[in-house]
Amino acid sequence: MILVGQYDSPFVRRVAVSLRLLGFAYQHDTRSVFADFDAMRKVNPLARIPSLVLDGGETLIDSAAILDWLDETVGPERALLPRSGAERRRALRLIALATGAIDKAGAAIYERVVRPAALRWPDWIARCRTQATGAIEALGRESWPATGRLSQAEITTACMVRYVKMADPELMAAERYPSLDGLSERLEARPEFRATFPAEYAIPRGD
Ligand SMILES: N[C@@H](CCC(=O)N[C@@H](CS)C(=O)NCC(=O)O)C(=O)O
Repeated sequence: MILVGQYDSPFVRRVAVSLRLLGFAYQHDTRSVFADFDAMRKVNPLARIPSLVLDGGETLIDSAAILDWLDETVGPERALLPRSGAERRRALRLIALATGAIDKAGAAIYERVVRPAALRWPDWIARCRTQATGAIEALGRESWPATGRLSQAEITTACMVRYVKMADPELMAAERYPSLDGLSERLEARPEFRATFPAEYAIPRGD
């Protein structure tokens, strides 16, 4: 199978980490959603990443749908999302906060960096960053125990932490969120995270 998208996208990265953790081999298509826009539209009409092209040729789009397929394929015992009840609801809430923080931090950075300087809207940037901060604070109040089986809430939150630190470091100033720093350090030391570590955030600049 082929995973389409670069690891500086936390949505791509959470899929890559999950694939590796669950023992799936994949090829990596590292074309850019910006530089290779037309080619990307052929993979996904939205021209967004990640996509996962399965061995039979079927293409899955959107990280949540890809992770759902992965969990279904490995079965309930190995699935990364808890099966039911309060544990599942909690995991889904944490994942919504983490992916929401990525969406809002990402929207602010697109507005602040990609959009030409003359067209930027400071109030919108501030609003998006306030929303991202709200979600990060809520995640920072959660406990992230070092024991137990790794779940999708932890994977996605650790991918969010790396992304925000890379894209908008002011949102996660040092030592402000010790429990999230602890989770991030622990997970970034794992082989699946090391193999997918994004060293830099590559987006076009509209200066
Ligand atoms: N809900 C989607 C979000 C994916 C997403 O936002 N991808 C970004 C990269 S982090 C992207 O493709 N951005 C380019 C664009 O939207 O034009 C998912 O979970 O896969």
